[in-house]
Amino acid sequence: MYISHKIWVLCCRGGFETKNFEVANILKEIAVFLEMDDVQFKPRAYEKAARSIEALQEDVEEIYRKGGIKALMEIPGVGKSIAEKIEELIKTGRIKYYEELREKVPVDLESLSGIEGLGPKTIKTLWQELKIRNIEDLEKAALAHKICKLPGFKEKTEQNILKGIEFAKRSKGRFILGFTLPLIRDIENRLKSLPETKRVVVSGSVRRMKETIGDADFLVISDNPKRVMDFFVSMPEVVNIIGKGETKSSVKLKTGMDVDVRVVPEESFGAALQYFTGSKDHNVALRRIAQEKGWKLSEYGLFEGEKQIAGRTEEEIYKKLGLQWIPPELRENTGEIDAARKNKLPKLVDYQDLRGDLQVHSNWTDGVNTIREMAEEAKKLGLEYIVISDHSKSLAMTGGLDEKMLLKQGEEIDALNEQISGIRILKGVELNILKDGSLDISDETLEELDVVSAGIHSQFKQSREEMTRRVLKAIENPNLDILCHPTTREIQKRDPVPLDMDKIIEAAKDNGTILDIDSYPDRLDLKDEYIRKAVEVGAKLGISSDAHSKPHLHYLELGIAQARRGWATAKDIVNTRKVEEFLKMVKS
Ligand code: DGT
Ligand code: CA
Ligand code: CA
Ligand code: ZN
Repeated sequence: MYISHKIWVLCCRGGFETKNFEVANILKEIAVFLEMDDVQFKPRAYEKAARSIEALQEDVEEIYRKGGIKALMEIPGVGKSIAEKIEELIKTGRIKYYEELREKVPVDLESLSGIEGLGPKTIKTLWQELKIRNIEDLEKAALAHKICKLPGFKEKTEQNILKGIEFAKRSKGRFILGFTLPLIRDIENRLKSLPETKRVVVSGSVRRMKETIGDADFLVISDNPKRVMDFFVSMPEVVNIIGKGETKSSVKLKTGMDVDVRVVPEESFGAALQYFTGSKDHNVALRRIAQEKGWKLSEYGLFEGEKQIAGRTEEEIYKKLGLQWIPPELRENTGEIDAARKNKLPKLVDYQDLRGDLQVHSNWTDGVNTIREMAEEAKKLGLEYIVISDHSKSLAMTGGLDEKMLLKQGEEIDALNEQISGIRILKGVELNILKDGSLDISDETLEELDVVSAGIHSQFKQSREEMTRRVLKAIENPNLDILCHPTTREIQKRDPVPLDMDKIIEAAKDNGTILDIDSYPDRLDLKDEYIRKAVEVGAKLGISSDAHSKPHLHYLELGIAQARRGWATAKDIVNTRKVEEFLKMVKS
C-alpha cells in the first residue's frame, strides 16, 4: 500500500515560507559553476543534494530550526559543507560562496542550463567570448552565426542551440508538476490552517495531475473572505500581487508561478470545483449536454431557468447530466464522457494500490542512500518490496556495476533480507541498451537476478527505423523483464527518441515485457497516450520511482497519476500484485 496523501498531511505544517525551492536551485547552480571550472566530484555532490531537497516533504528551514546543522546533514546527500551553506542562507539570506561564483560568470544560469546541449563549459565560453548572459543574447548570436566561428564550435552546434531555444520557448511559463507540488501543498495547508477557511481545494491542471501546470487554482469556502485574501497576498513567497478582491485574488510567487484563489459560496462549491478543474474541452462538452437538456451549466451551478438544480457537489452535477462521476485525471474530453454515460469508466488504479517499486537506485552507483536506507524508507511508506536496479557498467559516469559487482551486491541483498523484516528487497539492474540493441551484462549474471530492466541512456540520434529495431531487439531478449523510460524524453529538456510506439507496445505484449512508467517528475515516461494504448492492447505496465535518494520514493504518486491519466486499472499494473505473484509474472 502506498500512503502518499496521508504523508503529505502529516509532514506539511503551515505558517512559514518554504525555502526548499530556493535552496535546491542555488545548489544546482553551484554545481554548474563548479563544473565550468573542471572541479572534480563536487558538482555531483551539489546536484545530488539539490535533487533530494527539491523532493523533501518538509521545509528545510523547519528542519534546521528543529535540529540545526546536524538535522540538515540527515537530508540524503547533504554533508557538512552543504549544510553550512544552507544555514548561512537561512540566517543571512545569502550564500557568499555562491555569490562569488556568480560574479565570475554573471549569466542567467537557470534558463541557459535548461537548453539541451548547452553544458557548463559551453555556457562559460559563450560568456567569455561573446558576453552571452541569457537566452535572448544566445538566440541573437546564433542567428548572426557568431557561435559557429568560435574555436571548437560547429555549424551543427549552432543549429542545435536554436532547436534548444525553440524547445525552451514552447515550455515557457509552465512548471513541472512534481517539482512544484510540495510548494502548492504547503500553501494549501497554510490556507487550511486558517480559522476562516471551511474548505480548501486545488482545482485546475493540478487536480487533473497534468505533467506540467500553468498556474495553481485554489477554491475556498469561507465566511470571512477578506481575511483569507489578506493572508493569501501577504504570504512570504509572493513577489507581486496581480489582483486582490473579495472573491478572487491572484499573485505571482518567487518561483515565477502564479496562484489564484477564489472564494465560492458553499451551495455552488461543486459547480465551481467542476468548472475550475477543467479541462476546458471537458467543460465545453459537459455544458453542451446540459444545453441539450434545456439547462444551463456554469461555475455557479446547474440551472433550469432561474432554479439551481445541482451544484453543491460535483457528484450531483454529473449525476443530473446522466453521467458517472469522472475522476479529474480523465477530464480531457478524450472519450471519458461517453464512457461515463454508458457506466463504463475504468476503475482506475488507486493512489494506495502499489505494493512494490520497480526501480530504486542505491549508493552502489549514483544513488545517495544505502540499500538498507532505501528499503527502510520504502517500508515506512507502506511498500512491500523494492527492486534495487543500479546502473550497469557501460554507464561509466554513474559508476555502473560490472558482473562481479552485481553478484557481490546480490550477496548484500541476501544478507539484508535476513536482517530486515516487513519488506523484501529484490535483486535487479538497470541495463543500458547498446546501440545495436544488445545488453551490456552477460546472460549468466542476469540469470542470477530477480528482475532485469533496461533502457536507453545514450546515442539518442538514430533514425526511427534504427531506434525501433534497437528497442525491439532488447524487448525480444528473453532475459529482459522491464523496459524502463521507454521513450527517454525529459520534459522541458529533451524530445522522446523517434520510435514506432505501436510496434514497441505490440512487441512488449507478445514477449511479456513490462513497460515501465518512470515517476520521476521530468520523465513520466511512458506518457498517458502510450499507457492508454498499452492498456488497450493488454501489454503489462509497471510503475517505478527511479529514486536516487530517499525523498524521491514519494514520486511514485506522480507515476500513479500518469497511469490514471492513461486509463490504467490496478490489474494493468504489475506492481499492485503481491511479491510472489509479481515474480511469477516477471518470469512468465
Ligand atoms: P494550466 O493552468 O494551463 O495548467 O491549465 P488549467 O486547466 O488549470 O487552466 P486555467 O488555470 O487557465 O483554468 C482553470 C480551469 O478553468 C480550466 O481547466 C477550465 C476552466 N476554464 C478556464 N477558462 C475557460 C473557458 O474559457 N471556458 C471553459 N468552459 N472553462 C474554462
Ligand atoms: Ca491552472
Ligand atoms: Ca488559473
Ligand atoms: Zn535509466
